[in-house]
Parts: sequence; C-alpha cells; structure tokens
Amino acid sequence: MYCDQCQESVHGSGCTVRGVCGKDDMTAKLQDVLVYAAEGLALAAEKQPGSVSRKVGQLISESLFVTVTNTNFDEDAIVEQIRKTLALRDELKAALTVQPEQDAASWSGSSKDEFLAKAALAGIESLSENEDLQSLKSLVLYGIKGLAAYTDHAAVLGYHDDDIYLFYVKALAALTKELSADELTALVLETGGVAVKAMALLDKANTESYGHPEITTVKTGVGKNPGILISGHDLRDMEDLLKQTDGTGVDVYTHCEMLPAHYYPAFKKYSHFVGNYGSAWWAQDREFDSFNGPILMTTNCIVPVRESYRNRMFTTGMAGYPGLKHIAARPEGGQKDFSALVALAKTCQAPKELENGQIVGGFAHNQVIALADKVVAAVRSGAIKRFVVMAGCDGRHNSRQYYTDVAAALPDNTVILTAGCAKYRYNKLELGDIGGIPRVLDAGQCNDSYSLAVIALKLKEVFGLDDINDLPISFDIAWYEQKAVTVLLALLYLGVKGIRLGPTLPEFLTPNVAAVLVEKFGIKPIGTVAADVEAMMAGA
Ligand code: FSO
Ligand code: SF4
Repeated sequence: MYCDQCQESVHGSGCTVRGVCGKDDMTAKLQDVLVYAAEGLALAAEKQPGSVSRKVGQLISESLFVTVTNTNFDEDAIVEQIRKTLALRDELKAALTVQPEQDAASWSGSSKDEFLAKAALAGIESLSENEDLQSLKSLVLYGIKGLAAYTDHAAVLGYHDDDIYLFYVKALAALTKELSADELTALVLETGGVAVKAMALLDKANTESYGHPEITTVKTGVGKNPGILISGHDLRDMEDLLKQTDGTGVDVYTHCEMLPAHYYPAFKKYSHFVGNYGSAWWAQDREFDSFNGPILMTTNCIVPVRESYRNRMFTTGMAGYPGLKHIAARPEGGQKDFSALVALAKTCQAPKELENGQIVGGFAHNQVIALADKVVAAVRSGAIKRFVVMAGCDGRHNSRQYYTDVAAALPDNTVILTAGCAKYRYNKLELGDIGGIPRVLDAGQCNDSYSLAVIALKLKEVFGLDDINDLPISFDIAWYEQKAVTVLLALLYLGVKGIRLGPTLPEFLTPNVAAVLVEKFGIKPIGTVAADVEAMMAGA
C-alpha cells in the first residue's frame, strides 16, 4: 500500500505498511481500486451524449466518499462498491459505439482477488511518473473526495447539482490522461470553484430541510437516562434517529462533528436531544468506552474500534468497519431503521459524566448576518480589531496544541471564526465576549466553512472593500483529511491570500507544487504561537 492523503501520513514516506489511521494494506488497495473503477465509470460517462445522469453522479459521490480517511475499513463493503461501480460503467459502455481506450475503462474483474491484483495499477503512484504531475493529480483527487462527502450529504436530502456531477466525470477522467502541469493546475483551481458550489448546495439542503442554525447553548454534562451517541456529519440520519427515539426514554447525544446538529431549529425542539458528549474524533476510543450506550457512526471519523464498545457500535451510510453492525440504507421515501440501537440502549446504563459545562455555537451566516449591525459597530469602534478564521480539523498530534495556544494568546479584541472539528482545541476555553458577541463564533461542521466565506464576503460588502484580503481577517487553518483539502481549495478560489496551514503542509505536495501555492496564494506553514499571533495582528 501507499497512502499519503491525510495530515497524519507517515512523514517522508506516506503510509506503506499500515496507516496511522488503522487502514491496513488490503483495505488501502481495495480503496485504490474503487477510485480506479470510478475513473473507468467517468471515462464511460464522458462519452455519453448530453449531461451526466444523477445515478452516475451519486454513485461517484458514494464511491469516492468510501475512500475518505476514516470512513470505511470494511473490505466486503468496498468490494461490493467496486462491483456496483464497474456494473454501471459497463452499462454505460454497452451504449457506446466507440469505447474509451484506457485500462480503467476496459479491465474487468469481480472477485476480491481480481481486484487486489489490479491494485498495483490503481494506486496514487500510477497517476504519473512525474512527481509534480502526480502531486497535482493528487490534489485534484483529494479535493473531489472531500467534495463527494458533501454531495452525498446533499443527495440524501434530495439536493443535486448536475454541474458538480459533470465535474466529477471531467476530473476523474483527467486523472487517467496525460496532461501538462498548467492544465492540471487549472483543474486544481476549478476544483476549488466546484467546492464552493458543493458547500453552497449542502448549506441550502441543510437549511431548507432543518432551518437556519441559531445561537445555541449545548450542555456537555449527562442525564440519568441511557443514551445513543451519534457522530459523523449526516443530518438526515440525525433526523431519523431523533424521531425514532422520541418518547422511548432514550436520550440522544452528539459526538465531534455532529455537535452542530444542536444549532438547527428542527432538532432543537426534541427535549431528549440533551447534549454533546466528549470532544473530537480522535479521542473517541476513550469517550465511547465511558458513554455506555450505543454509538452510531454516520460518516468518516472512525478510529480503530476497541473491544469494550465493539458490540454497541453501529455504522451506516458510507461508513463501515469489519464486524460492526451496519444499518441499511433507507427505503425510498422512508426512514432508516434504528430500532436495534433503541432496543440496545434500553439495556444500557446512562453515560458516565466526563464534564459538566456548555458550548455556545450556531453562528452560521444567517445568524451572524442577523447580528451584522452589532458586529460592524464593534469593528468601527475598534472593539473588534481582527477576525481570525481557525476552521478545519483536529487530530492526534501534540503539535495541535498550537491552536489552543493561539486561541488563548490572541488579544481580547479578536474574534475567532471556526467550523469543523478544529474547534475542540479551544471551544471549552473561557475566552469571553466582546459586547455580547462571543469571541469564538462556531458556524458548524467543516462544510459550514462556506458560512465563514459568506460572512467575510458580507463584511467586504458592508465596508465597501474591493478585495476580501483588505478585511481585518487572518486565516490560520488546521487540516487533517480530504474535506479540509476541499475547503482549502474553495478558499483559494474565493481569492483568500496568506493562509497559514498546519500543523504541517500536505505530504503529497512536492516542493514545486508547494512553491506554486506559495507564489500564487501566499500559503505558509504555521510558525511559533508568539510569532504567528504578532504577525496576524499586524495583518501579515
Ligand atoms: Fe473532517 Fe476536518 Fe468534518 Fe473534522 S474535515 S476532520 S471530523 O474537521 O470535520 O470531517
Ligand atoms: Fe496514512 Fe492517512 Fe492514508 Fe490513513 S488515510 S493510510 S493515516 S495517509
């Protein structure tokens, strides 16, 4: 195996034996073959007259999402997804008179062994012999993997954008072709534009389905009832679970990226939706252990499962893990069946208390824009001197203490804008408020970084500026997996310059590709806390 797609990839060599994430050689190879199958599907779809069908777009979303870090470790599920992808590829090919020539479109196989035999041709190293071209193709591939998660969430709510599906076909097909560095750089930038569209689509899907997030105080303590803990990002699963637990005596708690579900009016109304338990994804083994009740993993964020909670952990959607029960897809027009979790919860003890405080959030674009007069007045009076966007991811490494220390070291006249699980590094600090505006404004999940862009663009308009970079705003972003790559590309597309990126720059960027990002966009690695805080306050 060779994998370098996340921030925790083994420095200098990528993961080659077993991933830091727990992905083993076999799973890694099958995931590579799944991407290869999706490339074949794209090549067949590219030759169809007219637009790309929703069926193709959705299957590509699903297949790429399966390969996002920490999403699916279940070999059987991945094998099944490869078969589905090849079957649709062949269905499309049957209608073609001229067949695509690439191997990705013509190979065939149906057994796990045949798929594994294909892995040598399907890995990231096969994208190009030139390491800079491979690096650019990796950037495109990881960008669309993150996109795929977002379009999958939107699709389960019934929202689609056919132009995004068309882009998947273009980008995946491009990975099989010999393109120049300039052509690939253009494709990278285009991926950022499509990322903005995908986040906007998901924002529309979430807010039209569940209302606009509003300021909310979420409890971090526990009640006396047994609970179900739900993690991941899928709000439709959240809806089904809240409906099916209502009146059963079983409470529902969120973990990690599901915290922002509390901010939506449609979910806030449930009195048994009691709070958030624990912190970021990487701490789950300890936290799931003490939760005592069933755990539902709706998307990525699975870490190697401990024996102590293996029997009460479930996956659903694109998530998968060998030996865990998987809740099947919802039937057309119906709900998923979470009755097994409810029945199990009734036999479990209440969660063990880890803390007893609160988290305030819900500052997505609609809520912040409702407060715009207050925010603008605070900027004009100098009460708010600077906004610092600290969105992105949390992760295992101690080096991420940097983000806690930056949050604590920023002067009292700064406001931190956040989204994604990066917030767990500082959302329980007592950072106070500025005239009633909390100093940490949490917009929501990683995809809600879109809200931060909308807020920045609104401020630009209010202050009559021509360039988003003229705002008193700095970007100090933490990344971990491919959705953060997608968000980063979106910010670049929107013209944001001078982003600090940490805790390390991506392993998959060669020095030449990194140099292009530095030259075009002023991206820089994080430095020391003191130097970065001083530079950001000085506008650098
Ligand atoms: Fe991932 Fe990052 Fe959403 Fe986290 S992009 S790691 S769990 O912020 O948030 O899925
Ligand atoms: Fe390594 Fe990250 Fe790939 Fe897992 S996803 S194998 S940790 S690079």
